[in-house]
Amino acid sequence: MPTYTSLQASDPAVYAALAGEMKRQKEGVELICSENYVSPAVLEIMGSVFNNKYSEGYPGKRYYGGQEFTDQVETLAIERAKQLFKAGHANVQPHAGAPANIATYFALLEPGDTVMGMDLSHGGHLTHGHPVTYITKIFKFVRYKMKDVESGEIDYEEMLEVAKKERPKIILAGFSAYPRELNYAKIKAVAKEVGALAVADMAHIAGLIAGGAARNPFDDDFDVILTTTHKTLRGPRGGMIMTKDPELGKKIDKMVFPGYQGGPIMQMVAAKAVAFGEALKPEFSDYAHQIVKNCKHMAQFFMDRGAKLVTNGTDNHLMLIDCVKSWNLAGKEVEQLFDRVNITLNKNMIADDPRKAMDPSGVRLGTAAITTRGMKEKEMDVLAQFMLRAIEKRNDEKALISLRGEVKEFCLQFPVPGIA
Ligand code: DSN
Repeated sequence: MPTYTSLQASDPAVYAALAGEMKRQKEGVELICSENYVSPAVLEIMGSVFNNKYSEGYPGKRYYGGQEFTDQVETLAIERAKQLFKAGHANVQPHAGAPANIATYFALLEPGDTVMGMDLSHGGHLTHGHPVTYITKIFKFVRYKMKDVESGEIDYEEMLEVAKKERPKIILAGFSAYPRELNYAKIKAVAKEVGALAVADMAHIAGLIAGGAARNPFDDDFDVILTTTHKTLRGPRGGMIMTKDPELGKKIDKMVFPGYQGGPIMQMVAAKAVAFGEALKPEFSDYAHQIVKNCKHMAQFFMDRGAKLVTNGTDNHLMLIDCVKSWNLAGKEVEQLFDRVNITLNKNMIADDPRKAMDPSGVRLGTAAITTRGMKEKEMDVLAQFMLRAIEKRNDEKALISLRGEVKEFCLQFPVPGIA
């Protein structure tokens, strides 16, 4: 476990911020569904001297010398990624999820081409065509939505109709706030009918797929899968793009470097290798299944006590609670209230939200991080009870201070990996 003694001696101001963050992570409940805690081994390699090396190019084909060991770690990351996701080709250099999305668009499209993605108001992601992103000046984005927000069923008939009219070159399956499993076979069928590539952005659920707790889009013949590596997959912050098609693989590699990015961040590539090695172990499959069990359990606990969840439940690691309907509170009020008792989640739009993005009706929460701490169904009940108590006692300052103490004591029983 890192001790940070050199940092403490040389830069007390930065060390103080780090110490504060370690304390916050130990004493609080992390429910932001895109966050997780990496292992001590992943933390160690991220802080290693691989940081010092420039490695433009790919293993065996670099622009600079001295690549014996960078080639070794990048090859390990690639081979482990291929094994984990049944991919024929993996590029492990994207610096994060948004760059992986952009590199994929640039590799597979021409300016002016159309991409069809999930509507942002129904759970899609900013990088899938939100007007605030620059990428929308280069490509046209069209949408698909849920047919029924009570079940979460996607409107696949409308998807086909719009696809026939708009002729997208990519149909994108992926989300950051959708609690159900997509039907990849149906999406692939639509893509095939209109001659589009089927691309999955599985950033949120990569760990579930790796652990066999969610379906792998490659099993339904998807052309490309891209992902972040730091959410349910529990690796370093970073991105990755995979395909089964060697020709697409060549296009993707050329676009990631030199087309779009510069040199890889080699300590993160090495950390991806370590995280993928961990995800290949049988215990990671137990972890992935437990994330989903915990999430379903907590969702049911809330619903049994009158809470309204978008799609009335979950199939994955996340849930969206309509706070207005559940508790007559805005999402922002719930986020701020929970911050006061050491419980972290984020305000979030719900489907067809009548309110604005910065002041939405809902909150989004997930179970990836708390499952890493070893929490199971029993602990989900305790956490959900803490949250309901915070809501009930929201105007009672003394009760909230006492609850914060209880949350802290509870959290200290479940160590955070990498923090002493
Ligand atoms: N920040 C990530 C999420 O929470 O979904 C991806 O943008």
